[in-house]
Amino acid sequence: MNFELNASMMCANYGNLEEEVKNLAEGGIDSFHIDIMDGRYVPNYAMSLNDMRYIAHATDKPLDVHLMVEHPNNNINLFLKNLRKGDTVYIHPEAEYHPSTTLQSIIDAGLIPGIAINPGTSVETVTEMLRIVEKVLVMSVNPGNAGQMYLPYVGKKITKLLSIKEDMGFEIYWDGACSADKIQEYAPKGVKGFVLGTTLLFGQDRPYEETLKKIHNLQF
Ligand code: S6P
Ligand code: MG
Repeated sequence: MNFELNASMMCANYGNLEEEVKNLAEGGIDSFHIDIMDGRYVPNYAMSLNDMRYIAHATDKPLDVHLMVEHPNNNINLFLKNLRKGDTVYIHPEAEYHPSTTLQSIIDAGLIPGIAINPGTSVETVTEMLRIVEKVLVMSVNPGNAGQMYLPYVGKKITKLLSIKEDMGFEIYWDGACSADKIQEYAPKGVKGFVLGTTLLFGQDRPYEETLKKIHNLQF
């Protein structure tokens, strides 16, 4: 089955970041998920611009940059100019006065535009943007921290997005508390990618390659 696995790098071991990137890339990860936080839009500071640049230099795999910051358009060029064709930038529409202007900046930079949808945000409030973006990152936890519990009411929203994705031309990605049973349930339904954090990939005392192989060998 064709789906992507993305490593949530805020969960990686920062004492050995280069080695982490190398092991994940060799283990078969498809992209590096970079959680950028400003301590205002979300109550945390995770990764920042320098972390993103460091990882971009350490690998030639794609990056997906998840901007959990207020008014990302104010400083978005700092991120865009350090990314490459094939990289994705997700914004949270509620964090911006004019989110479609910000999405246009991402498109103009030759990058893949995406929106992240919070558990409490309904599909209806972002419908017009679904026509612009190529990727929708569905948050199944509230943004800000790794290691949270899955919020089951998000399932209905994923079902709704699955029913309109072809027509509107976007792919769905899962972010938050992603476990093997979620991949088993949602990959066959058409969810294209899964962000892996502490639930499945990091801190498991198992080589990344083994975990990633195990996921790809799941029976569907
Ligand atoms: C949350 C962030 C996510 C987490 C990821 C961690 O604000 O956007 O990308 O890093 O959910 O995974 P887990 O399995 O620890 O929830
Ligand atoms: Mg994220």
